[in-house]
Amino acid sequence: MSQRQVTASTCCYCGVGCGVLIEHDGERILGVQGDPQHPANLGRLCSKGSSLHLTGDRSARALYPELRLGKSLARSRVDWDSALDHAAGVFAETIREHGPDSVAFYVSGQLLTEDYYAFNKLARALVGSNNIDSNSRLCMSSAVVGYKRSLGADAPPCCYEDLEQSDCVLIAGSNMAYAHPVLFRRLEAAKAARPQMKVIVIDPRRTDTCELADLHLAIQPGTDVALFHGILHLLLWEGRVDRAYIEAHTQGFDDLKALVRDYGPLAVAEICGIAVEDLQRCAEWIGRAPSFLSLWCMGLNQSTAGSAKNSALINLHLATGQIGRPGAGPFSLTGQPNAMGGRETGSLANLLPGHRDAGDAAHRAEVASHWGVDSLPDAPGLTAIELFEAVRDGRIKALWIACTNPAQSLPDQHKVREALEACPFVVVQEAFATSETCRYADLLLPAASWGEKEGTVTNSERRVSHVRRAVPAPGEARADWAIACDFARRLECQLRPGQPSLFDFASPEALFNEYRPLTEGRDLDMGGISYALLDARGPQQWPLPAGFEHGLKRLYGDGNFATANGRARFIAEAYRAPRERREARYPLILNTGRLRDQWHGMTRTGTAASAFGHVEEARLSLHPAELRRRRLVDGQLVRLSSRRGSLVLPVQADDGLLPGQAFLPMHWGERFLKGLGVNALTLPAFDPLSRQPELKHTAVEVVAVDLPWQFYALVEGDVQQRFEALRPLFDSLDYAGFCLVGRERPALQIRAAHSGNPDSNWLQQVDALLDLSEGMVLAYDDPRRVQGKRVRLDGGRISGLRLAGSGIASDWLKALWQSGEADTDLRRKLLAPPGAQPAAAADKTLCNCMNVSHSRVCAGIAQGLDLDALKRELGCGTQCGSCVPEIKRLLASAAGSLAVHA
Ligand SMILES: Nc1nc2c(c(=O)[nH]1)N[C@H]1C(S)=C(S)[C@@H](COP(=O)(O)OP(=O)(O)OC[C@H]3O[C@@H](n4cnc5c(=O)[nH]c(N)nc54)[C@H](O)[C@@H]3O)O[C@H]1N2
Ligand SMILES: Nc1nc2c(c(=O)[nH]1)N[C@H]1C(S)=C(S)[C@@H](COP(=O)(O)OP(=O)(O)OC[C@H]3O[C@@H](n4cnc5c(=O)[nH]c(N)nc54)[C@H](O)[C@@H]3O)O[C@H]1N2
Ligand code: SF4
Ligand SMILES: [Mo]
Repeated sequence: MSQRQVTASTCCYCGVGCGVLIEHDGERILGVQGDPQHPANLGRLCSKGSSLHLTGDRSARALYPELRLGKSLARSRVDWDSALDHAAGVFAETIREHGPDSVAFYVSGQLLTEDYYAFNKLARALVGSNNIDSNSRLCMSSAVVGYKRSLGADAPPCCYEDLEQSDCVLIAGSNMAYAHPVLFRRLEAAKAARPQMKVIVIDPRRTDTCELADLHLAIQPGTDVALFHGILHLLLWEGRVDRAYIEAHTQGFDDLKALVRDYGPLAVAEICGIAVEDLQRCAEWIGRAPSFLSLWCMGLNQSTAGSAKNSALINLHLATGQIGRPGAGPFSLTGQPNAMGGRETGSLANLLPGHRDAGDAAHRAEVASHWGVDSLPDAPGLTAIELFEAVRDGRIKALWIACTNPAQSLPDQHKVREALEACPFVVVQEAFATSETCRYADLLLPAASWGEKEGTVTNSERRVSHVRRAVPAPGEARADWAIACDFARRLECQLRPGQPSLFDFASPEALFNEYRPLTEGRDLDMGGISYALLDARGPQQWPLPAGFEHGLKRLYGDGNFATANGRARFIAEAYRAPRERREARYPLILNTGRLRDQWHGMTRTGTAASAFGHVEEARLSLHPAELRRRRLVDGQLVRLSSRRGSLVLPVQADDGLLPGQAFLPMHWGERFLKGLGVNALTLPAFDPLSRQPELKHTAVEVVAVDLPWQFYALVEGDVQQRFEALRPLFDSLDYAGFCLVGRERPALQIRAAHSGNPDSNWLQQVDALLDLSEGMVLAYDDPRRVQGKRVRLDGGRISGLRLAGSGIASDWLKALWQSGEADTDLRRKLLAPPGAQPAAAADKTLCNCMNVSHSRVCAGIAQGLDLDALKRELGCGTQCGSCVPEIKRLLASAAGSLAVHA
């Protein structure tokens, strides 16, 4: 056995950018700890980071290149040389025949900076097209526009310490408790130390983040611009703006003042659906605070008014002079681990490396000369939504997708699927063979993933970390930068024969070193950052010009902005309602967002049963009044429809939502839920400037469906393989949901329902794949075999089970499986009619680290335990702390019901 080693690296999930210590033996990853030396997390990790080593099942990985030579054929394994030669051939031929803009690259904020740089150079310098865009278009592009037009450069001016130092923190459209948990822990600690710190949350939903809020404004979705203008109106009225600051450091205030005159408190309270007093209190806290910080995320960005929302919020900081000081400033939280790196390397269609613009001739000339090419293309590139539209109508004939899963994450999936199907040549560079997009790959290229590759990433506070490799990639998977450069060299042979290579990079460090000068002298100057420095002195913030010791903690402290005249700009844009309104046919607004323990399309988190402990299946949340109005009960199956598509899934009551609203987590794609996933419903409308789509506001309707034939199965062992084998069989049913359950003995769980009985062959096939056809199996089947129960016993313990028919009861059997104990009476109980079977309440894991269930926490609360006592007695909330807001919520609601009874 090789020795246990530790490699310092970073977490591959969110933009907090926590440092992790990877424990491994040189071959396999064995454990993960928070890195106490990393300034982002100082040793902390959230529930996702701390369970990284449990994810990434090898049997779900892409291991070898696979090529398909005709759309109707299956892919077969090829070697890397043939794979990349073939790709270079197709790309070269397409470019020769149809021009450089007939090909495109769709990349990702989860690539490392070096990967990003390689792809960007490949598209612009070698292919000669600006058709390179990233999933950051769905994520950060409104923030990019917000910063650039208000402050002059795409640079978040704050740092994480500001969370600890602020007197008033406004959290808008961000569920930090789930999406940026380690920053939320820092904020919780700060508020515990200084309870006078005010926290305001602006979110149509009452999320776990609201547990920290002194004030929660549950605004009508999409009305943020009206709210921010309303706050400014009150600040002006109360004389709480900083006239000296406005005079000295800004421009455009008069126009904005004229605009917000129309945003009086009554009108704004009406538009936003909030109490005037709450609006006034919010403005007062902001206006009086010695320091005011705002944090925001997708609730602002993913909107047809995303740019306006960003600028309206930044206006508040400029008007109060609350920027460039400790505890103050507009701080956009970045989603993906390297959302920032993508912006820095210019990997959105409209950007160029070093915070330059593709539309600026001087910028193009600078980059072209650095790259040693004559010129860069001037035709604008296509942004994500437009890019897939161009694929669908045949303008783009070869598409390279890397590190993103558009067949799950882009809106209007029916159109996206048509595009992927129609495209003559689709390359998918992926770590997991299970992503929805892989199915459309004509060429599948296996990529190294977390723990297996090296490079750099930049987190939300502009801090660059060295990502280090701990173990080799499985199979023949290769690092993304290496794949991009290897392909580029082959394409060069065709497009620029005989010329010296532009892609002669032997390591990610070589890419970084070539990229760095493109940042020098610009707002993001990284002249002083090198791999050696990061290794010697740890992660560093930019700007850090050559010759300096440290980067800048905060920007614009001197009131000098990155605009031509040094003044920040007020942006005066009126409130516009979201694209789709409620109407008779679609009377509900569907909001989508994150779960605590899942990551996007779940290719990685979906391999760990523990990640499903908190939320097991796709459920649509509705306000209890909406359920009553439709005569629906918790758990009932419904059809959720929008103008573009529909899904069948269970509903659940959630009084954290407003009436008229629905919420569905963004994670559920085609794999875990029958249908095309949440984005079958969403619309492709986008913001006019940022081109970011409106993913949080879709008009929908919900109606009950009658699916009398029901199915439940649970099977231990080989879960990935079984899942892949079983999943296609369920496409013929009206509803099917899949997840992993169990911690010590992971199992695949399937729930399904159908309008009629499936044919008996179907059930036979399923039983065979569930290992329930022979051996130690208790079987009770009706003669046609579409009703019945089967249970497999292993050493007296249940190891697999399947129920089918009408009115099945599964919870008690699942509980029995979970207990791992034999039941001498099992045979009799199985035969009993459903009503007579023992009841068992469905439970969930609240604390993932310590495996503490919801029911145990509730029982503790009923005994009178407070948070500290619960932590002491049950251990919950003592490790990563991700469950603490929810425990607090349960404590508060128990206290509330006591008060009512008292
Ligand atoms: N657990 C987990 N964490 C993640 C991720 C993940 O997949 N899982 N993904 C990462 C990524 S890439 C991103 S971008 C971030 C996203 O992080 P967040 O943006 O914090 O997460 P979301 O849940 O998408 O949306 C945040 C909130 O916006 C609210 N919202 C909806 N409409 C409006 C509106 O009109 N106005 C306002 N003010 N609020 C609104 C929603 O109710 C929701 O609570 O999370 C990152 N972190
Ligand atoms: N309805 C709705 N839709 C949304 C959102 C929403 O809030 N609501 N949010 C949007 C946002 S903010 C985002 S960021 C997107 C995210 O959407 P996606 O980018 O589609 O999300 P992921 O599932 O993280 O996709 C990353 C893919 O890269 C693969 N991968 C992992 N590591 C590596 C690696 O090192 N190399 C390579 N080549 N591949 C790797 C993973 O297996 C995965 O399939 O979703 C967007 N879509
Ligand atoms: S907060 Fe959690 S998911 Fe985000 S980087 Fe840190 S450990 Fe990873
Ligand atoms: Mo994102």
